[in-house]
Amino acid sequence: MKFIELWCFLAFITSSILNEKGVAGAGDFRYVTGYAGLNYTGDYYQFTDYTPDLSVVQMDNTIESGCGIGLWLLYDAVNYDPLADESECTFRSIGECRNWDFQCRNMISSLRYAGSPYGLNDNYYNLYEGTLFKGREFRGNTDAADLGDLDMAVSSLIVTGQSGWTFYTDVNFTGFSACVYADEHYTNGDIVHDYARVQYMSQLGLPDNSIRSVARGCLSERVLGHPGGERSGQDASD
Ligand SMILES: *[C@@H]1O[C@H](CO)[C@@H](O)[C@H](O)[C@H]1NC(C)=O
Ligand SMILES: *[C@@H]1O[C@H](CO)[C@@H](O)[C@H](O)[C@H]1NC(C)=O
Ligand SMILES: [Ca+2]
Ligand SMILES: [Ca+2]
Repeated sequence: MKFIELWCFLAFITSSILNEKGVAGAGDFRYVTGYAGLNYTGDYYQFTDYTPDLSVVQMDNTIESGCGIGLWLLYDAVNYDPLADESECTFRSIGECRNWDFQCRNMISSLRYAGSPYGLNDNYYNLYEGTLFKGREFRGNTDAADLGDLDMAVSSLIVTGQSGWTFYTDVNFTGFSACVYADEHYTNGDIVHDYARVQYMSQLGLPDNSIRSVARGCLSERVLGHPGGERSGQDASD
């Protein structure tokens, strides 16, 4: 029964991609399919959303390879490794399949994507409680005069899309600040993906746990990356 449901789901996904062929955005459907074996073999599951506990879909500590689109963050513990350590596992792809890094095989227990829940390359920011994108999160696509539960707790962040974002050390867009543009740029056919990954606040020149507000645009003299960076193609066979 499980496999019948899965096949129906995959057939639905496939047909909805085919039906929308040629419609802008159809090709950038975000997903990651995780496989229990190397080389995309064995049991598999297609993830399209945040998944805080992979045991729910019988894929805990099991995945060894994957295919997909998007920037997916992979964690050893459930609930996105709230007790951060120094390891980082990510799956970055715009249509390729790959064996997962050796140290990330047979251990992933939760996963989520970075970026907008809507378009793959929409302007967006994700702020994380832990270094290396772990733990609780504050995310959005508009100015935030305060960060709610993540006030003075941010230790890493990701920005997606072409807009710069300015991060401030005080509420209401005051204090010290730094602006971030995407500095990683990928294309594959019509699919475009721009983002920056700030694993530690020291990369921004701001103290850990200091960010208190966020504004769209580059409104600081301290700038990481620059607008309109060159995009490199990504070979689908790599
Ligand atoms: C995966 O594919 C590579 C290249 O085709 C092959 O050398 C390797 O033996 C395969 N590994 C497994 C576990 O199937
Ligand atoms: C932020 O600015 C708004 C509007 O000017 C003001 O009402 C609010 O009290 C300010 N918040 C803080 C924490 O200063
Ligand atoms: Ca695990
Ligand atoms: Ca923190």
